[in-house]
Amino acid sequence: MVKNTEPPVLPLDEKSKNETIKDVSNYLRGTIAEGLVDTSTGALSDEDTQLTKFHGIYQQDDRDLRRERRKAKLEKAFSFMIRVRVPGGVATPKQWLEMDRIANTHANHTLKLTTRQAFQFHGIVKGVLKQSMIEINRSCLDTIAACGDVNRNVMCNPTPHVSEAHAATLKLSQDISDHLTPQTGAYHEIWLKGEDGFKEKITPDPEEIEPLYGKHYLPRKFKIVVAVPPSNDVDIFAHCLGFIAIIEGGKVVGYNVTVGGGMGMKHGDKSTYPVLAQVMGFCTPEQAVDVAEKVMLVQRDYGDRTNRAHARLKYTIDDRGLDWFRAEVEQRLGYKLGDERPYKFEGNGDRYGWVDGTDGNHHLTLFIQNGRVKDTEKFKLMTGLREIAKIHTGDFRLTANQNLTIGSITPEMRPKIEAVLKEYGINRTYEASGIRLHSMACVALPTCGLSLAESERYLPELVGEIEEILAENGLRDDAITIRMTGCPNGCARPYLAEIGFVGRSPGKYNLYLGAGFSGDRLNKLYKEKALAEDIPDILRPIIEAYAKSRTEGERFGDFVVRKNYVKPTEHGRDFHEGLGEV
Ligand code: SRM
Ligand code: SF4
Repeated sequence: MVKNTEPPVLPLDEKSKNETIKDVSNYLRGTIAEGLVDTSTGALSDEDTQLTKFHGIYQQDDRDLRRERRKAKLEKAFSFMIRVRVPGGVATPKQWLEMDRIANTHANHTLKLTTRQAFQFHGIVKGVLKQSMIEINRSCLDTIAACGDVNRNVMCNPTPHVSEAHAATLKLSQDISDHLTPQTGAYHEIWLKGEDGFKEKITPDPEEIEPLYGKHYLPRKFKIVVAVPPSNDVDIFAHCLGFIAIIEGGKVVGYNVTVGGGMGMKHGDKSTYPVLAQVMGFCTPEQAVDVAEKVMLVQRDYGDRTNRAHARLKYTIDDRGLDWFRAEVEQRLGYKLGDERPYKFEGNGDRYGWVDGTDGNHHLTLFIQNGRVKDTEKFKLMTGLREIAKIHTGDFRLTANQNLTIGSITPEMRPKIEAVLKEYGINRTYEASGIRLHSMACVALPTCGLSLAESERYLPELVGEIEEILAENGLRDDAITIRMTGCPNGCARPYLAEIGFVGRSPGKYNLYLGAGFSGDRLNKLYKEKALAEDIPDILRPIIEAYAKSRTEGERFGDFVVRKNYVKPTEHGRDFHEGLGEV
């Protein structure tokens, strides 16, 4: 364990390239404004593409078109992805209509509901980037800190009004989000200056500072979630910092504080691995925002700024130990955290269908395959949801599993909404098989620049093949978590799926098995570089054995561990250990 507790102060040349980019950026301005008006290219400069992330924007290119553009000696088909922050995942019907309109006016006619309760637009070209940002902000949503080395969208269990506790936890997630939002005036200056209604928000002071972040911001991205047991739908153990609501008599009496989770790793590099967060202690509701701030500040000061692959909080804690981390946080708090309180999670999936709220309203959770809202010839999901937004008087809640809750539907409105759902066939979505309802894929191709294989465009087909095997074995409605990503970064949290696929190269996937159904145990590699066409046959005998010899109520992930298809992963450091024996 590292003994020195002084924050390391490194000369800039020992730091990673991104640290220099931040250093000279003048609080995230760089030359973004100049790049936007340069019509000679559809791209921004390399440095600016790192800075736009802090503004919620990623430069991408259409990877399906790369070859033909290269042949035609054209530059890549550049466009931008914009991620819209939605703290706690709650948006109004008016905001939904605006997101829908922007998607159909400036983007690729789809909306992506992400694994972190945000909206994403894809395919926005440089010429309409600024206008898109103005329109997003006009809808009273924003994109600052949706990406970048800062605290990102704060997630929360999306179930509305089923108890007082749910309202309290949503408020906490929004309070933390507000408190940790960067203060730089660069965002308004670049995107909104001069636009009606935004003038008053511009910080004119050139001496502005970031009170929490400083000019170098954080070493790496930082993620916070709030969970309401027994649901672990936010996958709390996958995140840097989490708050588990402890509820007594229907009220939140405090939170267990979890720290040090993260998913990302690299193939073939054992120094990188997913880690599950650990409970560090307990805080009262009044202390929670302060705790969030201090945890983030310890990571700001001690996170590794020399190596971005080792810069997440999970490694800071793994290197120095939880006791050291807790002491450092408590010193900054000026008080001690309490002892962990008992809690129990039952699953990390969503609760589908209708739920009655305590306020007399109804809430409906719909399955949105891989979070992609779009119209196809046969299924007009986007149009149907738009029609609902036009009449709905409650809210829309994005879930951390890429699904959607239509919240607070009044008893009078329910038949009208049911009629629209029926007209567009959307009511059928949550009647899908147990495995499909627990499936999740990251975006991957064609927009993600890091993808090694298909994910969102392939998982639905693979699930169809596995569904057939499950049905043959009488398991059609059994909930089994299955997740896929196009690379090992872990955007759909595949290491917390009972069946996880991670892209190696086109058509090849690592197959991981054995995570806990409630998101409390990582899975383990079962088959390396499996060919896509072989996957059903690899899974068939395991599914057959599960149908025949599972114990009462035994989950698929627990079964494959008990039967030694894979060894359990006790800690992320064991994640890369050899294959289990059957
Ligand atoms: Fe992610 C990078 C998409 C959730 C870990 N992620 C990316 C980028 C931006 C690729 C890039 O850097 O160029 C992807 C854009 C694809 C596209 O075309 O839209 C991308 N990540 C996503 C989303 C949209 C996946 C989805 O299908 O929903 C999710 C957006 C969440 C949001 O609204 O903020 C998304 N990413 C996650 C998660 C899941 C989570 O946080 O619960 C993780 C794993 C948890 C974690 O952070 O450890 C995750 N994304 C990464 C990483 C690896 C980080 C690491 O520590 O190693 C990268 C690559 C990086 O940061 O260098 C990455
Ligand atoms: Fe892209 Fe990899 Fe994230 Fe999938 S997991 S969206 S392929 S970075």
